[in-house]
Amino acid sequence: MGSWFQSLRKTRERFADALKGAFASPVPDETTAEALADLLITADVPLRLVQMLSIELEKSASRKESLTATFRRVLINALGQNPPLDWTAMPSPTVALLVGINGSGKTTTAAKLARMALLAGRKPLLGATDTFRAAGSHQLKLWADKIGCESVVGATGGDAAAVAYDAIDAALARGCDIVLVDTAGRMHTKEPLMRELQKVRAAMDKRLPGAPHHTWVVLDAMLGQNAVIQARQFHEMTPLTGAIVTKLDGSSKAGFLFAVRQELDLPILYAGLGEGMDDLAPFDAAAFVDALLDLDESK
Ligand SMILES: Nc1nc2c(ncn2[C@@H]2O[C@H](COP(=O)(O)OP(=O)(O)OP(=O)(O)O)[C@@H](O)[C@H]2O)c(=O)[nH]1
Ligand SMILES: [Mg+2]
Repeated sequence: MGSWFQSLRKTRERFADALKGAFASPVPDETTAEALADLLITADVPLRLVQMLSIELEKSASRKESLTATFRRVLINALGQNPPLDWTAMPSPTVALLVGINGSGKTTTAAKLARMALLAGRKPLLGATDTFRAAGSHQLKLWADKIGCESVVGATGGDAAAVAYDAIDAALARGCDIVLVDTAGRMHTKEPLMRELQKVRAAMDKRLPGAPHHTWVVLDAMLGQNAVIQARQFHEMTPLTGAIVTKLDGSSKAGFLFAVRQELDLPILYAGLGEGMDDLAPFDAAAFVDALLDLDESK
C-alpha cells in the first residue's frame, strides 16, 4: 500500500515552498503568509481554517511553540475524532450501505472493506444493488470471488431495493455477520435516483429492523471541494454516518477533508491509497497532517 506521505505528494507539492518559507523564519513576512494562504485555498482547505492558520502565522513571534508544531496541532484538531471501526466488535449482523456519485470508488471500497472484515475473522457478504449496468454487479461478483466471500448480485434492470432486501435475507440464511451493500453511482443532483436510496433503505429496514446500521458516503479526493458539495446533498437525502475518501493517492486537493469534518461533521473512516484490495487505510489524522506538512520522517 502507498504510504500517507507518498499519497499526499501532489497536495503537499502545491504549497511545499511557501510552507518552507513560512516555517524557516521566526516571523514570516506578509508576502509569504499571503502566498501560503492562497495555496492552501487552492488545495481546498476551507477558508475558515486558512484564516485560523494565518492568525497563527501573525502571532508566531510571540509564541513559545514552534510554528510547525502550532500548524500541526491546529490541523489535527480540525480533523476531529475519527474513531477507527472495530470489525471484531460489530454486532452480528451489521449492515452498511455505500453511496456516492458515479465512479467515486464505491465498488472497489466495498470489496476492500469486505476483505478487512474477513481478515478480522468475520463473515462478510457483498450485496450488489447496481442493477443499471451488467458490468456494475459483475465487477462486485469478481471481487467477492477474489476475496473469497459471499455475495448477492442483482439482475440487470432489476429493482435495487429488492436486491438490498435479498442481500440481508441471504446474509441471515448463510450466517454472514457483516453485510456491505454497494449501490449504483448517482449524481447528487438527480432527484429520482436520490429518492431510490430511500427505497433501498426502507427495504433493508423491512428485512432487518434498524438496517442499515451505517451509511457511508464514498468521496473521490480528486474532486476536492466538489466532493463536499456532493456529500452534503447525500446527507440531506439519506442520513450519513461516515465518509470514506478514495484516490487520495492521486489528488492534489486533499485539503477538502478538513471541510468534510468541519462543515459536514462526518467522521472520516478510511482513505483509499491505491487500487489494490489492501489499499485502504483507517484514517489517521496525525499521519495525514504530517504528510501534508512534510513532517513525516519515515517517509
Ligand atoms: N488510485 C486509486 N484508484 C481507486 C481508488 N479507489 C477506487 N479507485 C479506482 O477508481 C475507479 C472507479 O472505481 P469503482 O469502485 O468502480 O467506482 P464506483 O463508485 O463503484 O463506480 P460506479 O459504480 O460506476 O458509480 C476504478 O478504476 C478503481 O480502481 C483509490 O483509493 N485509489
Ligand atoms: Mg460501482
